[in-house]
Amino acid sequence: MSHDETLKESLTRNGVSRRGFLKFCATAASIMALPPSMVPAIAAALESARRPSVIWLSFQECTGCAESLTRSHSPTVEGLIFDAISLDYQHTLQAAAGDAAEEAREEAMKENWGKYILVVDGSIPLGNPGYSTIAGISNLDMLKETAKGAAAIVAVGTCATFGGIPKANPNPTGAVSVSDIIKDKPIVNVSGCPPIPVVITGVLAHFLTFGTIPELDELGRPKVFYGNNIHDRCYRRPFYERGEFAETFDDEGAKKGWCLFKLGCKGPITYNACATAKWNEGTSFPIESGHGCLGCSEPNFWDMGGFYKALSQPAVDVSQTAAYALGAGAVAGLGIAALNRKKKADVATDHQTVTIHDLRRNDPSKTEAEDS
Ligand code: FSX
Repeated sequence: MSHDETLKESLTRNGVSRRGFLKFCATAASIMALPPSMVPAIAAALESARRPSVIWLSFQECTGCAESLTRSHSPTVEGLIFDAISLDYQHTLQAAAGDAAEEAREEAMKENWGKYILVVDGSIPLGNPGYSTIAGISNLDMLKETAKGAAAIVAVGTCATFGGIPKANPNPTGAVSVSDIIKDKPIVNVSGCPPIPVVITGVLAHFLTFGTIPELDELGRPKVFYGNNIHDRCYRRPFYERGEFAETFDDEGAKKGWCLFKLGCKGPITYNACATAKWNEGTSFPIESGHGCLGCSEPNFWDMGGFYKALSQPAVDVSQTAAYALGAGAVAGLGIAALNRKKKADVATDHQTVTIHDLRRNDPSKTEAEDS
């Protein structure tokens, strides 16, 4: 398939019928979390959409993000989407190595200047250019050089979006995120360690279909996938409302599937689509498997006081949390979430544990009698 061929022409050439094409459009709508009524508009847009060039750079990371994307059976929606783009440079997936690989990147940049999508996973070390290099080029130089000709940048994974584990205290390499360096391009932050595969492909599908990036939240994440916190969509939420909590991983509460808040679940402060999109082709997600949410799509989640410590917040802000939650008309959990969205960048330090009583006291939907 050439870059000039439209997606529709490509699918037709590969034997996909009109019916199959509309099914593809319906699937694309679904992964972009758009209503079925959008399918005709998507079909119209994709009939003329040309396959965009994608250059994928990997810096300080564990390759979990690329692994997440490819962890699916073939053929998949992801496969279809990737047939619809030209993945011109990706360390893990490309056959080329050495000079040939770098030539592929340079050629793709030259041929598609101003139009290609740059995907970045991993953080960028500023402590010393030699900490992480590719073909002798520092991550910083390669990012700056490749970003110049990009139409948009998709930062994939919490390392690229917020610094991730390389940035965890004491941040030995001086790791920073993509948006700490690039200021003059549209950047979509697809956070998660790793991110949900369908969220990565959903963002690419949006660009492919509409030629634009999706609407973003204040942390640069697509609202359609990061608009709700895990707690609000969690199927264990009714247990939370009834005050039914597992106290250990093997007690009666755990066996009955009660709320994991006391075991450190970070669902109330974590914005992601795990509870709805789920993992492994919609099979399950960590809370459904009996483990609390680690909060991996939030900034500084490695330093948020311990994965098994009950949710905490800065001690000095307890009264402000109540006022903020009441003012916003928020429910329990959202009050805490509001505070953390307000102060997300520095929530990692100087904490004390918030009790269930604190949460219930901050919940305007509960009566005095229920609180006592
Ligand atoms: Fe980071 Fe991704 Fe976690 Fe790993 O590329 S977000 S350590 S899953 O691999 O960057």
